[in-house]
Amino acid sequence: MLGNLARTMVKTGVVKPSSLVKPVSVTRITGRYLAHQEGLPKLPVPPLQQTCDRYLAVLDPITDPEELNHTRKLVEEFQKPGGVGERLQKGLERRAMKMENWLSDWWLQTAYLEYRMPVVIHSSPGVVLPRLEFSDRQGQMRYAAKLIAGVLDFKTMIDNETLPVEFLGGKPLCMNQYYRVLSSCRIPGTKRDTVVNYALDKKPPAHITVVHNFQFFVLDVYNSDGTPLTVDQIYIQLDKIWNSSLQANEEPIGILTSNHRNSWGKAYNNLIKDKTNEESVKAIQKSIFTVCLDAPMPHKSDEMYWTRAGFQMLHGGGSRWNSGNRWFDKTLQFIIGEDGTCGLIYEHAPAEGPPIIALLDHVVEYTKKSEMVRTPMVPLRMPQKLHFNITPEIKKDIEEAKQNLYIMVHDLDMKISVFSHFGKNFPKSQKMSPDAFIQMALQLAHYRMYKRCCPTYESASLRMFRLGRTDTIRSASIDSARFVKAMDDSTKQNTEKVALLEKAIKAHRDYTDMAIRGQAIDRHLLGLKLQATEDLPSLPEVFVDPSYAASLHYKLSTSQVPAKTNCVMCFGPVVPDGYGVCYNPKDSHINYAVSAFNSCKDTNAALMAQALEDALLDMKTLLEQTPKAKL
Ligand code: COA
Ligand code: HC5
Repeated sequence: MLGNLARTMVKTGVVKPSSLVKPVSVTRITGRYLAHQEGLPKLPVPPLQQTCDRYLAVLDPITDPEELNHTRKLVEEFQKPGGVGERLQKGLERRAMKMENWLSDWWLQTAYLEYRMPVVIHSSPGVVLPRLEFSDRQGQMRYAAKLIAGVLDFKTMIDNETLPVEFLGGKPLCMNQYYRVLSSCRIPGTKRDTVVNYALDKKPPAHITVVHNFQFFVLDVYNSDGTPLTVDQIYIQLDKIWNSSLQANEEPIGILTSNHRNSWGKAYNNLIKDKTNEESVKAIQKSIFTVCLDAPMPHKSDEMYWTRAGFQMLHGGGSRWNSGNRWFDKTLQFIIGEDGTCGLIYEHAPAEGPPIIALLDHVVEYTKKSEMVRTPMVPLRMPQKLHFNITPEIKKDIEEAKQNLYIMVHDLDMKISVFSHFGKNFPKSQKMSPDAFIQMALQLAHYRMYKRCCPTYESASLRMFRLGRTDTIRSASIDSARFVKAMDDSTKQNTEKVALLEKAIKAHRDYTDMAIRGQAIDRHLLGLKLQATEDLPSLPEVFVDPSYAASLHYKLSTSQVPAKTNCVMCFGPVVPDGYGVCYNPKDSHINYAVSAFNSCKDTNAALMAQALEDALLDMKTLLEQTPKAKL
């Protein structure tokens, strides 16, 4: 249908290391960036009837026939000429004319800032890097120093607007998210949160925050002439921080940020009543990013490294371990353990995974190259420790947050696997989209475990459009259902199974192409619903229909984030009885994380991870054992 465009790809431009000695410039969003942004198309509002038809098709494999019949009637009523659907559609179209992007602000509010669950596990993704080769304090600080210099090197490209534009399916992408990840932070509220970004200030921040033993420090990372500190200089500053925070004997104030957002919002208002506290919090919020120098975690076998490190990235292990070494509201936190564990966690509101991963890819390359060169030493100021006055009330809030976190930490079930039998190369050799192949394996794994299909979410990038974020690829389709049902059916011939697999893969790839072109159904339906809350006294029946709610109960919440670096990304499930699955397909292996909740007796991350491995292998065997039908 889309010819060559079906071979869609994310091309992350080659990120050249820029000079270390470039002066820090005020991040002015000027010519080059603006010209690029203005050249991008606006997010379209899909045709109403197209969305209604596709909605019914999406419901087919996940809804029982009686309910589907009822929904069909509601949808007919909704979209009839002169009906409520048309009215809302016109409202949306007007909004789209007026705004740069009709969806992005609504999405930021509903998906993030009005979502009240803790950001920990429920929203913030983690990224794990392969274990580093150190296991002591010197190694930890040397790596941290290189990493910080690497991020500053990337920042120079943002500041100078020399970041290469990325492409998807041959089309240039919106680069706005790159300007949102540094010098930004989420701020809790009692009903909804906000995000602040200081990157565009007249005098943008020139410091990062470093946390060690639950104590926060401001580290200025630019010299007075505007040049970034060298790796050597940063190392010396980190050493000073380490030496002045030898024991974790202070209140783990950062734990507050792991709490339910309303509770944290309330505690926050109380915390910043005190001037010192307010200034300390502000320093964290304004900092370019945060570096967490973690204590070693209990040692498990090397085989368990990925999974254990995944927990450390997602939640830090609870108040006994490293969770107090975080400010979870901070957009970007790099985590470097004394035992060689390394990765990051990021607060999701300002940006999607790919820009974070592009930054990480750059940093990892940088750390491989950069050596500690002795630079003439100008004595640098002692990094400033951030102080907090802990009143009994704040202490109580910390205790409450600790307890809630304890429950969350124990509830997270996760398994990170490296599937080493094949990677993208195999599906490509079969002329199949690797992403669709993995998604169909997930459908098969789920079907084998539960004997039914479930609503499945896969993130699709909308960054072809100005200020675009994501839409949903519905991986459970009529065609995927036919394939998974046939796969283990001994009455079916292999040739038929292959044909069904091919059809399911093609359907997935077609849905992906439709989604990245702004023609998927989920954000459109959300838009129509939000338009209704603005324009109508009550919601149209299609939106209070149980099928609608059921279709959004994503038992499989998945995402592909390709990285050049051999890393694994992870996030929590979005429903109490579901799975979160994130995968990074490499040429000859696939890294993936499966998460679930222990409190749900029906889910098991290790079993799902195993089922996925089996499904991938069985699909390969099927294709290899079945002679291709001659056309
Ligand atoms: N035959 C041979 N090769 C094929 C093929 C086929 N039929 N179909 C695809 N390929 C190739 C592609 O050319 C591409 O090649 P590359 O490795 O050289 O780049 C590769 O296989 C991967 O393509 P595919 O597996 O189809 O996936 P994709 O890269 O197009 O990605 C999405 C699909 C949905 C992940 C992508 O469109 C997207 O939206 N990414 C962003 C997701 C996101 O934002 N996630 C994070 C949210 S926070
Ligand atoms: C570092 C990788 C992070 C991936 C995070 C991700 O995929 O987030 C999804 C964002 C979106 O809008 O689709 C949400 N999800 C985790 C629930 C899939």
